Amino acid sequence: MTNPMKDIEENSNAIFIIGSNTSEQHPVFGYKIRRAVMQRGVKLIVADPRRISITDFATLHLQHKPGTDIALVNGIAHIILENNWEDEQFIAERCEEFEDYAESLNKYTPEFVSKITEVSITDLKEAAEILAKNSPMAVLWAMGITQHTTGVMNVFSLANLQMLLGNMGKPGGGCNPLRGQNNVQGACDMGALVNVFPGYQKVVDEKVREKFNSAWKLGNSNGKNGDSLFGELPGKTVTEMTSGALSGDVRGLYIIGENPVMSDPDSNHVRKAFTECEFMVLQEIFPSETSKFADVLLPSVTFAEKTGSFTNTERRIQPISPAIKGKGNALPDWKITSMLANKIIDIEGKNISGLHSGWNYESPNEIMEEISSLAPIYGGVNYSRIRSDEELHWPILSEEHPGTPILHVGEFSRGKGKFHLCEQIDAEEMPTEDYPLILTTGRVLYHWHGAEMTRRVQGLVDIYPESLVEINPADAEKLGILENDKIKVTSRRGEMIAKAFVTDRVSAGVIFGNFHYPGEQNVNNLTIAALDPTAKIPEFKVCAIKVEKISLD
Ligand SMILES: Nc1nc2c(c(=O)[nH]1)N[C@H]1C(S)=C(S)[C@@H](COP(=O)(O)OP(=O)(O)OC[C@H]3O[C@@H](n4cnc5c(=O)[nH]c(N)nc54)[C@H](O)[C@@H]3O)O[C@H]1N2
Ligand SMILES: Nc1nc2c(c(=O)[nH]1)N[C@H]1C(S)=C(S)[C@@H](COP(=O)(O)OP(=O)(O)OC[C@H]3O[C@@H](n4cnc5c(=O)[nH]c(N)nc54)[C@H](O)[C@@H]3O)O[C@H]1N2
Ligand SMILES: [Mo]
Repeated sequence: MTNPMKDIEENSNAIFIIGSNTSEQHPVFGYKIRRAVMQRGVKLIVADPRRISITDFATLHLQHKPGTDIALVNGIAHIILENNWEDEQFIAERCEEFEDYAESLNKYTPEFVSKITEVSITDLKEAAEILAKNSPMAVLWAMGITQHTTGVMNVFSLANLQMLLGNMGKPGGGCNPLRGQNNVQGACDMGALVNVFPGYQKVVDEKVREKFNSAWKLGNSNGKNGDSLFGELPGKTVTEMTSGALSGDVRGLYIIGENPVMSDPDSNHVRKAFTECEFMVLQEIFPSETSKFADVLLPSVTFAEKTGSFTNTERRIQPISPAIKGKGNALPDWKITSMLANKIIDIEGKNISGLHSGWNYESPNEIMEEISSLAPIYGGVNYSRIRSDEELHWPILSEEHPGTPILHVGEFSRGKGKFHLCEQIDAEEMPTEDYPLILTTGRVLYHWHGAEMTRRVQGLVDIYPESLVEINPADAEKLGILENDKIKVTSRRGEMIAKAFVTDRVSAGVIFGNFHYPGEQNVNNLTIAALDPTAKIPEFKVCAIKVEKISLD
């Protein structure tokens, strides 16, 4: 997020939520937003193909078709320009390539956009007026925007909108992707991505590699001659590794805290790939669905049993301390990984990795010292600051630097803010006669992804004991389906059998399923492993399916 949650709660005059089920998936922030609406009269617009609970607090709900976000956002921008509601001064002083962008919007007339999105022209006009006239306006999004083959372009279209309205680098504005897990932001910051080292320093940059080579005592491994310890740069993303295991490009997998048999798209393909894979090590807190494919299981302690820090969605670094003691042989993840690395360095006395020294960290404190010495955005971070009352949002450049709650103040990180041209294109798989409905997928409040944790909590299982598939009453009637009937949902890749939840939360033609229950109840039997070309995120939010009632006789 460019802006902290508290800032948005206190300073925004309008909030645009697009593709985020905020009150179920980010309940704390969802609560802050509801409070801003109720107490300060903030105007809320929600764009979501489903009537989710936060829409009850919205001035306007735009219920567009899944996969039509670029058309929707461009259409709103078109109306803003037509009425001269744009922030001319901001565009002139801080942005570039505006003219091409403005021209690219010509065709996104309300009529054209209404046809693609199924949102009425009146609603489009009202949305544009509310977003433009209630400045500062904050945009919030989550997986409804990113999990598409056009995920990156979807995000660019929203960045364009915020530059058009001059909402960047100021309180109450910004582009605010709500990160999913407690520490997914921290994991990215630490370089758990293919293309960057800690602090987003690019792996293809030779100077950066030299810096890490020397800090990690890797010797001469500049990555050019095929003999690099870093291997081919950049490496494979998570989503490419699964296909790699099937094709033989990837022979071994070391999986830490992921359950891809439940959470990757196209489960049949995943299971096949993992059966083919020669060797798999899984580091987990529970024997998960994926553990059935693992050769070795390494037991980790849970969040409640460890010391360290999490960096949350607003780039804020916060400490964690053990509340309870770990059981049995389980160890913190960093310790297991260090021990494994040391074993690799010293297999039968032979240093097969070429590393010069072992991974001999004593504590998370010592690891943070290394991070702050190598990653400038964490330059001023240390445990005494993390444990103090300071609110630490990175970049924190030195021990004297107070941190950066709001990004891009005065100037963008790249200098001028660049308008990108974004065109509406179809999802990889669109409905056909054989597969006439659109499937979109996600989560419910009561479970967490593959639900290895939440399915072990009796109270949650009592409330949400099995997978439910949302289907609109009109579709249900056509197919002779009643509430709680067992239905079979089929895509070109597999099938799912679960109970029907007949509801106008989804519009006609759209089905919503989740991936919280294993086997035949998992929606990932159906999803498509088509990826965004840049981010390599799968298109979890659109594929084509058919639905049948399962007869009892
Ligand atoms: N209880 C609970 N909370 C969680 C999680 C959990 O599993 N359980 N997971 C965490 C994680 S890692 C993440 S990433 C977040 C995810 O948080 P969210 O992204 O908010 O959750 P999702 O259910 O994936 O989908 C978000 C919304 O996108 C909408 N949507 C579907 N298709 C489209 C589309 O084409 N366009 C638009 N604009 N919207 C669309 C859906 O209707 C849904 O309301 O939640 C986090 N919080
Ligand atoms: N159809 C569909 N599929 C999706 C999505 C969607 O919207 N639709 N969303 C995608 C998204 S955004 C995400 S983030 C992924 C999530 O996918 P996963 O990351 O695979 O899901 P989790 O269930 O969170 O799996 C984490 C595993 O880590 C274990 N674990 C928990 N704490 C620890 C720990 O401290 N150490 C270790 N070693 N293990 C631990 C848990 O037991 C669990 O089995 O799912 C993706 N899959
Ligand atoms: Mo996520």
